[in-house]
Amino acid sequence: KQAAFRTELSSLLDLMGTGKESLIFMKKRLRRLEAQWLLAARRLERKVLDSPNQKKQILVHIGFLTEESGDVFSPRVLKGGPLGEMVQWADILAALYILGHSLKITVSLKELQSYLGVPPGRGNCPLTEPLPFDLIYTDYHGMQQMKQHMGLSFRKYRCRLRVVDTFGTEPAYNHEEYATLHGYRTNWGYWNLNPKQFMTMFPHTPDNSFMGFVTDELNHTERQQVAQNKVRNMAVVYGKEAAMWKLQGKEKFLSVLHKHMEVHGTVYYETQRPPEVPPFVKNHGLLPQQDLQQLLKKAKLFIGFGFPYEGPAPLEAVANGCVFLQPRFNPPHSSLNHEFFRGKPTSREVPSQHPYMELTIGRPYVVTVDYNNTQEFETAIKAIMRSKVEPYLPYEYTSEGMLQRLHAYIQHQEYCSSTSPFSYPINGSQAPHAPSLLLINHTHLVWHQTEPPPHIWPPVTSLQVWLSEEGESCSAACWEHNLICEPSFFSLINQKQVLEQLGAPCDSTESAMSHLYPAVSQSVHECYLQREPLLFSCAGQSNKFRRLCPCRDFEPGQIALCRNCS
Ligand code: U2F
Repeated sequence: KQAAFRTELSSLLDLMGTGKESLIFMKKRLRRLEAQWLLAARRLERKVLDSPNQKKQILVHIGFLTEESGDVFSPRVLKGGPLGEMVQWADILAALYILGHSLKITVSLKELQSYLGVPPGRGNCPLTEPLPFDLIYTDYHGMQQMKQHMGLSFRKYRCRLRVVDTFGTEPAYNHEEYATLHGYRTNWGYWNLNPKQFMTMFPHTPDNSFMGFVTDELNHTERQQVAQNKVRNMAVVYGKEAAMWKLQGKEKFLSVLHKHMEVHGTVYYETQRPPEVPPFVKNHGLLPQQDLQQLLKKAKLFIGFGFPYEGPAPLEAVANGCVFLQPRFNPPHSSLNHEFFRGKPTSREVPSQHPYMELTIGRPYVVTVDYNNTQEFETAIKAIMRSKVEPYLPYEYTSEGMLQRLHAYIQHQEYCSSTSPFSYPINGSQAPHAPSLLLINHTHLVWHQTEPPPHIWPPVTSLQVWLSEEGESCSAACWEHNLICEPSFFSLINQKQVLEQLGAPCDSTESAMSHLYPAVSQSVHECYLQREPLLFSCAGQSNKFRRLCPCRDFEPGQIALCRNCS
């Protein structure tokens, strides 16, 4: 059945429960952004008129908000606790609803059981009826609960899961046996899902799907108002919890900041100013989202102190015409050296407070400096005060962008069918028939158009194959060519012949399980193919190997989609 885009959001609010502060926050956000969502839906509708929009039965189970997983977030909504996840869930609900799918929403284990069809009082047993949902959006907590309550049915249906996972899960951590054998075991990973089933808040690793969220969009009049009302010397500090102001050495750079600018904060407090916040800071207390947007419209600078990592607020600041100033991390922070990332299923190195802001948006909107270098810091402040910067928002964080992306995922991502290339039984690690690729310039391969392309998504016509440098990941190698690594294509290129066409010296070839394969060890002339499709990884890197990398093009401003393929 075709899904029709919806023309209102209010019935969605009725589908959500009540009571919890987190739900109240999400509903407020949905009401505030309703007009923006509806406008975006009309625009996208025109663009995708001819493409199929199959109506899906969808369950949304927000595990971290259930009492059974402790629900530590809801009581902190009004106290400066994390809101990023709630922003994202509200937006996911809006997008799924607007796209016209049939939704059930739960934040309780009891409701989850009744929707799944687990009879009351029965624990870990297979479901007696077929699962009534095509797709289930949940998180790590929710997935754990489903595993506990669905018995063997969990394995059968896990291909229908979509796991919202803020910082992402890399393939090496996802594969249970491999993670256990090679020290990639964490509190979270080892679920043996297709890594694309994990959906992140920012496009961290292309091994996962980028879900994202949305940011307030300014209309023409609002942009003019912003241009008129900017206060050149007004700075807002990023950090709604007093603990975020504890950064070592902050006195020094705060006094430099204060020398040039009026400093504002939105730090939660109960009765007294938190001691961490210096007296010269004008603290507004934690603001409702809407009021924060107003403050950002006036401010020239939004400044990060290093925590929180990778939240929505800097994007909102830049969308409202601020410059975001943030600290560079040298060495980069990661799960190996930093408490916050420890135990998270990723080896990603974070070179600044917000790598997406630094690397995808960059100057003049985002300035990243060493805060220990007072001179560099002061120079940056002065330059920002002089700069003229317009509000800026990448398309992928607009409502239309999010709808477009999710629409494409829902219609095309398929992890249950046995014919999807991902589930090739790769004994000997070959796709069923050798794909035809064409060598271009002795550097990379593209798809040969004369053969009918295999039916996979994204379309294989967007594929380009490159060899990385030694020590380089496929994510980085593709990025260097202005492309993005596309793990769905690994199974097509996992062949000795492809390595050789690119000039890899394969005196011997071996097939094994490693998140670094396919690859070549240039010095010893050995080639390696991947034996376990779950371990295909854009993120993997090692000084020993040049990796064989499937890359693809992307829509400007929409990394998740290749050109002409949504
Ligand atoms: C991130 O979580 P946070 O909630 O700390 O992320 P922020 O960037 O601070 O912003 C979340 C929202 O809070 C709103 C603001 C953002 O949309 O509009 N807000 C507000 O309503 N009033 C205020 O006074 C200040 C902000 C991240 F999202 C999580 O995934 C991480 O777990 C966390 C830790 O790294 O950081």
